[in-house]
This record gives sequence, C-alpha cells and structure tokens, in this order.
Amino acid sequence: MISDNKKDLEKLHEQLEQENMGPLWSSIHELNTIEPKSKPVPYLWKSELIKKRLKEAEELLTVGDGADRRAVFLINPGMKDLEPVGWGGATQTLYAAVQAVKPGEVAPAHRHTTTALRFIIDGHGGQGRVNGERITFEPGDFLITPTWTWHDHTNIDDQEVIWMDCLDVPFTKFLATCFTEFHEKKQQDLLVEDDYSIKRYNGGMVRPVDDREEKIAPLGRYTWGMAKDGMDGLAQMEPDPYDGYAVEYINPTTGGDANDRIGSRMQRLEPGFKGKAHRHVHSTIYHIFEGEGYTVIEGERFDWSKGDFLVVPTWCWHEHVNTSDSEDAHLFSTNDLPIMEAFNFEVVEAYNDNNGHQKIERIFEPIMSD
Ligand code: 1HN
Repeated sequence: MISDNKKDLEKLHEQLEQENMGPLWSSIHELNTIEPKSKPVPYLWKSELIKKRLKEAEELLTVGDGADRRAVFLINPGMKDLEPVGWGGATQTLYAAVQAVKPGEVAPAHRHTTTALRFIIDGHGGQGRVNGERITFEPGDFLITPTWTWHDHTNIDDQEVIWMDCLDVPFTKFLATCFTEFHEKKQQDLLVEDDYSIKRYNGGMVRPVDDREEKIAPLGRYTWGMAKDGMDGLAQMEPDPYDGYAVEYINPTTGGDANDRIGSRMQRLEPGFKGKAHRHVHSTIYHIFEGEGYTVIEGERFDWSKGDFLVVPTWCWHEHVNTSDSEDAHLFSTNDLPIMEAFNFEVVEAYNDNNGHQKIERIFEPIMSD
C-alpha cells in the first residue's frame, strides 16, 4: 500500500528531489510502459521554408571563413527541451540538416565519431574529399562519411549545391561519445586517384578481390542510377504493400548497411500507390526526392511534395500514398534500424483493421514560408 497521508508523501518527494534522489513508486509507470514511448512526434518541414532560411544564411555567412558549415538542422518539437545545446534531434537518435555550399567555398576538413551521410538534393559540381579520395556528386546521389573519416566539401560549379546531412548526433551525445578532430589543413591531401572507390566498384555486384575483408566505407558514392536500377528491377513485380519498391544502400564488403549506425533507403511509390499501415521500433526521417502524396501517421495526414522532410517516430502507425496518377514518387529515408537491431529492440507490427488503413482524423498544418 501507499500511505494516503498526501502531505507527508509530498514532503518526502520534495525532500528527495532536493537531495538529488527520486521516489520510484510514483515514476515506475512512466518507465514500465506497455508500448515504447518516444519524445519525438510525427512532424513535417516544408522545403520552401528551409530553403528560404538557408538563403538568408547565405547573405550572412561565408563557409570556410568564420562558418565551418552552412546548414539548417531540423528540431523535432518533442525534442525541444534538449535544444539550447545544439543536439538537434529529428528523432531521439537521428539528426538531419540541409546544407548549402556556394561556388568556391570550402567547408574545412574534420572527422568525428558521429557517423554521417549525405543525400544530394540540388545543384551540380558539389565535391567532397573523404579519407584522401575526391568525389564529385550529382542530385540523387547518396554519399557516406562513416565514423572517424576525414571529410571536407567544396563546390566547383557556378551555382549553389544543396544536400541533406544525416548523423547520429543525439545518439552519440546521449552516450557522451561525440568528439571531433580538426584537420590541420582546410582541405585534406589527396591520397588516391579521383573517384577511386567508384572505379573499384564499377561492376556493381562484383568487388575487387582484396576487399574480401570487411571495410568501413569501401564505396563512397552511390549514384542515383544504382538506386534507380534496383527499383526498376523490383518494379517488374508486385510492390511491397507497405513500402512499394524499396532498396537499401549497403556496404559491398559486408552486405550490411552502407553506414555503420544509420540505415538508408530509396523507395518508389508508383502512381496511385496506396500503402498499408504498419509500425516498428526504429524511427525514420524521409526526404521527398520526387513526387507528391501524403503519409498518414497515427491518424494524422501529412501532405508532402518535392523537397519536404517528414519524421515517423518510434512505434507510430504509418502508411504512404502517391496522389499522382502519372508520376512516380521517390522517397529517400534514413533510419536507426542498425542500432535497434544491434541491441535486439526491433519489432514490426502490421495494422490489421480496416483492410490495413487508418482513419484520417486530422490534417497536419506545416509552418509555411511567408
Ligand atoms: C558535420 O560535420 C557536417 O561535415 C554536417 O558537412 C552537419 C552536423 C552536426 C555535426 C557535424 C559536415 C553536421 C556535422
């Protein structure tokens, strides 16, 4: 029993708080929940708003001269209390930002324990160096700079380049394992020929014989063409009822995720695709690379179009719909499935009511650009 002497109980609770302790009897139900509960909430950021704020930042700062990076990061409203320290947190494990590099700018070289990846949204002539390899990239490409790899970026064309960054910043911050080393040079030296890893993996599903041993980041750039070919193959058959035609970016020496602690996917929803709902423990950030449609998350409809970002937190029912009757939709996404799998947390559940579809009870109103 718990005493009904409320006054004395409250006094004890206050006393414990002052002494940096707490009463488990009153908080145990917060801990022992039947379903996983996460702080992040379903949320959507419109492309126009992000791009507008990035343009304003372009007027105000120069990359490589005062600012290490020009990037706007996404803060999940449910993670706001962690904010003033800059942890971001689109989900409890994943950080996402949109970065712009203007022609001639050089984002200086560093390496960190956080694992990072990029998805190129717009602009040509973006160029990065990763561990001594220079790689030029194009919209639709996926690039990795896994944990502790040196990286710097530049832009050799005459228009700005924009990409999505995704890192496991909140996860590494919670573990107090987030640290960085700054390179003595703004741009690291080139140690191998340009596009070295791309040349080594020119064949796709064949690898150089000396890559039989596991390596971190044996391939630095996964082109849009690779993902497209994968989806074109799947599209000759029936789509997955939840995800349409979806492929994962993998490490060709392990078959595991391309990045060590972040999973990445590209998926095609064909015209008129109406996915069924499911939920899982891992959390996901979507970037709408092409197309128009909506995702219903926990009964709320999130309308999306090209360039938007959408978060599906842990254990939320979600289903995707392509509203176009003529154009494919392509969603790039990142997830914390590698972390969930590493610790055996992952569970997936199908929504069985109503033929797999949630009732739409609310429509999400995103913050729009003025
Ligand atoms: C970082 O190093 C980059 O290298 C981008 O471009 C975003 C966000 C948090 C911490 C480090 C980059 C980042 C970042």
